[in-house]
Amino acid sequence: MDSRVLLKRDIKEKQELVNIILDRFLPRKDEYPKDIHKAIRYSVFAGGKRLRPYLSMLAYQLFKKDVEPVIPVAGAIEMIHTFTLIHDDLPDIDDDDYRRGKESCHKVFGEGIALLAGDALLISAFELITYANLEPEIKVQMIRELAQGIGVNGLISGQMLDIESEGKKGSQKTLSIIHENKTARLIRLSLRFGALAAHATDLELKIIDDYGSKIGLAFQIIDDLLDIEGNAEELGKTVGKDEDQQKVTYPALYGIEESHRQAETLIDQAKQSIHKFGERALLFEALADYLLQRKS
Ligand code: GRG
Repeated sequence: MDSRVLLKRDIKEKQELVNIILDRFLPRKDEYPKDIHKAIRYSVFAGGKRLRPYLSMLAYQLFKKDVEPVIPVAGAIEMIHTFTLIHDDLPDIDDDDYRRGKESCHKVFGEGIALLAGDALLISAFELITYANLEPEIKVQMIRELAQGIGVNGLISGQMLDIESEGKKGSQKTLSIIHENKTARLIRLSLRFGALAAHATDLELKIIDDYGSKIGLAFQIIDDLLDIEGNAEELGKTVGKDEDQQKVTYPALYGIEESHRQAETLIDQAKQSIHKFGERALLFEALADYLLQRKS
């Protein structure tokens, strides 16, 4: 079967698995106090590609047949991702009214509740990892790497620089620190956790990390390009915001054509890297191509 068809089917199956665990784990929306649970569920189930949890499950299955043990980890990563989106949309950060094709969390529930919904998702994500049927040492390692990856030396620093650089010319160095930390880091960790859960060797982890860094950076370059060339309806969020807010982006620094070229190069490099796993890497290669062509 065509690898794109296989990929589409696999993504759909794994999206369902992550939705099931999130639905089981998150409090019902009529639980007390209702509005916080409503806000959390509103944002988590607003849609979303579930790319990061998919990567965790895909990386796990590079080594193991089943997928069950890594599902709580995958769910936790999606919770963290959704938290970053809720906080990112707040007026004092990126100020966005739409997300995942719906009004942003703070537009519906107010800023206070949106802040708390994000906080709750971030904190509970760590709890969910502890329930995974994996060795305690592996879970401790994941919790440590996750805290490092999204903390002041990771995601927060990327977002901090993103805010700080608004309206400034920005250097290539700043741009690469922003993209690496704001976006590529969580994508790389998602893959890495799948591999860690499956007891991958250091060499195998290195290949996975390399693939993750490359697709992670390409993902953000495409995101920058979609903000210019994309369709708001397909994307489910506002377009043209980067230029309005004078963000430091790939197209702003390198131009549209060169940004496309760099994304293509990164995707090629990611495919070459993962190809070291031979035929087992088929879906990873198809996924890399899909990320390059994505419209949402
Ligand atoms: C981690 C403590 C801590 C704070 C977070 C707000 C913030 C600080 C960071 C924002 C990071 C951010 C929103 C980066 C953009 C990454 C990105 C391209 C998001 C879109 O991801 P998709 O397209 O979204 O996978 P869906 O909706 O499909 O899940």
